[in-house]
Amino acid sequence: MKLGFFLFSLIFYLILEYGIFKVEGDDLGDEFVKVRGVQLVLNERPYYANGYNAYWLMYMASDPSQRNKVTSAFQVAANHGLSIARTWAFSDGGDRPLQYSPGSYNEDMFLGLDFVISEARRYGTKLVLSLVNNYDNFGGKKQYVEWAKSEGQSLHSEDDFFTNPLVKGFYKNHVKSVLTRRNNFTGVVYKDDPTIMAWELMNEVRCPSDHSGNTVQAWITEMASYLKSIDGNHLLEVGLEGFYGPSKKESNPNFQVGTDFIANNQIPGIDFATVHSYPDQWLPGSSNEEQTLFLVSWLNDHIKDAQSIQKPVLFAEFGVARKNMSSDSTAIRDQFYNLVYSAIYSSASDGGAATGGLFWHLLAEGMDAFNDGYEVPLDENSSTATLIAQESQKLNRIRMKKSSRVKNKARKVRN
Ligand SMILES: *[C@@H]1O[C@H](CO)[C@@H](O)[C@H](O)[C@H]1NC(C)=O
Ligand SMILES: *[C@@H]1O[C@H](CO)[C@@H](O)[C@H](O)[C@H]1NC(C)=O
Ligand SMILES: CC(=O)N[C@H]1CO[C@H](CO)[C@@H](O)[C@@H]1O
Repeated sequence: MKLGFFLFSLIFYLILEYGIFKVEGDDLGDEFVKVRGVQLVLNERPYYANGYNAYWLMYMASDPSQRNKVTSAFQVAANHGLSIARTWAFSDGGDRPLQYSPGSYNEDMFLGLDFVISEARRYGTKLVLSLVNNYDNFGGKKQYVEWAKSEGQSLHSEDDFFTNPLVKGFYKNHVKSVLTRRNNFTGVVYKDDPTIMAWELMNEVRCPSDHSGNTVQAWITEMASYLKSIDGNHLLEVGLEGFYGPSKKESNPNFQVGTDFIANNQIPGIDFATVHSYPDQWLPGSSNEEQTLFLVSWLNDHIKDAQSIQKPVLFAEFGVARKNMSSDSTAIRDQFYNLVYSAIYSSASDGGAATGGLFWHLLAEGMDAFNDGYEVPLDENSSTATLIAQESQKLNRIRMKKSSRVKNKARKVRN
């Protein structure tokens, strides 16, 4: 039994090392990812966005001596069949900012982001780039409001971010600056670069001062239309965690954040929906069983709702903190990953709206200072890394099956 497990692990380890799970012969970098019905498509085949979050990519790459961490993260992820990363295209004010004051940018940070995009392309990895933070890490809506205050606006709340005309102008200017940036490594303007799968308006949009959802609805409508006026190539998503508005608040944990998963995602210009899943943070003090039950309905509700509004849904962040390194803690994390991955796979294999999952989060070797309990070290052959690679493989099998069907049809037509 033990020897069997050891051999299994060893073989698995070798497979990972040699990258058998890489999406074979699949020129992933070629085209823009598009939406067709409730599915994503790439090069005329269904595309499943199985990947990870790595918020730190630009930050590390802005220091040329740290760029090897970005490269090794893309490499180990690709060896687990992961084809997409979500990361920050913002860092506003504070320490080592991208945007140090409205409309003014540090070139070394932009070069870092250039490197990330050019390296992603080398590894056949697509990117989701988020444009501002809800929280004050890396600046966020609070920094934007501070900037407007220092220009004489009388503002009282971070939520003025969504309504103040000067702040909205600052944000639009950031959108334009990023989208029209010419990558110094590739020479390609970001808005023309198919390495980027999607833009995200804001990481975890929240407007706690207006539970009706109207403030956020108006902001998304205006910003989606502005972004699409600059960039008609890329997909766009809001950055929502999936909290429901007043009409379905019983499906939320015990709080509301001023977003409406259904109405917000129906806005024209929003190409697909997103969901985050953190039952350990949202239901503090409840048992693992209660959190598991919540997770299962959270997954199913959102897949059903995405289906009914006819938009693909990406589980753009999910994770569970490990409180210690015991095997109990690992088993809880694996059970959590299993539930998320099974829900996605079961929908995807039926042609449903679930399009993939991005776990929170991937770090590179030598980044222990960034550990927060949610990190998954892919470079060790942990049971979680095994689950992640298996999900890539299963989703890729659907992609290949569907595409061979498409090819067979094409052949028949030609004959
Ligand atoms: C990169 O930046 C340098 C300095 O501004 C410039 O001379 C060069 O043309 C740029 N390369 C690309 C590919 O944009
Ligand atoms: C470690 O974490 C697990 C799961 O959260 C818990 O059941 C276990 O009691 C913890 N062990 C120690 C030694 O703290
Ligand atoms: C290289 C490596 O990390 N090998 C480990 C893989 O997993 C087995 C079982 O958990 C360990 O015994 C190996 O040391």
